[in-house]
Amino acid sequence: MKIWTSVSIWMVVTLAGTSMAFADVVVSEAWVRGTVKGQTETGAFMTLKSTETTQLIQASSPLAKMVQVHEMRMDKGMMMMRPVKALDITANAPVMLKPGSYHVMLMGLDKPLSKGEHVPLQLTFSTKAGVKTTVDVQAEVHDLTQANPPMKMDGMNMPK
Ligand SMILES: [Cu+2]
Repeated sequence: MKIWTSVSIWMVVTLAGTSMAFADVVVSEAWVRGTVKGQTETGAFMTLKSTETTQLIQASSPLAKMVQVHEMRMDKGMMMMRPVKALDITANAPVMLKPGSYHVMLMGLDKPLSKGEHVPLQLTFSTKAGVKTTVDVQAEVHDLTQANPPMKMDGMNMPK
């Protein structure tokens, strides 16, 4: 009877330590490309890093009617983009969402987004075992013309 008890405890500990691991996701350098009057779509870009292998499965924003994770690539000389169901994030391997690649697509914007404003984003991640993590991000709006985030220079503190 005593042996059985200790085996049960051991099994529970093992489960908690492996397949049910909680993914601690850090979102950094989040920014949104600014829009002009009448434009209802834009992209959000950021770097995602997780302590456990997980997937970005959902994104939302109170400023957009619909938000999707998109993939962009060249196909026969044309830039194509399409929604992806889930974006894989391998443990401790940062994934960059950037122009011309993966991005979070904001659709159905009510108003233009100007430089310096912040766009609230909620990102939902799920591991293969179904353990979910939700991260809230404030993405800063950059100039419409800006293709890339400001360069990071070593040894210099760039204002955020
Ligand atoms: Cu897109």
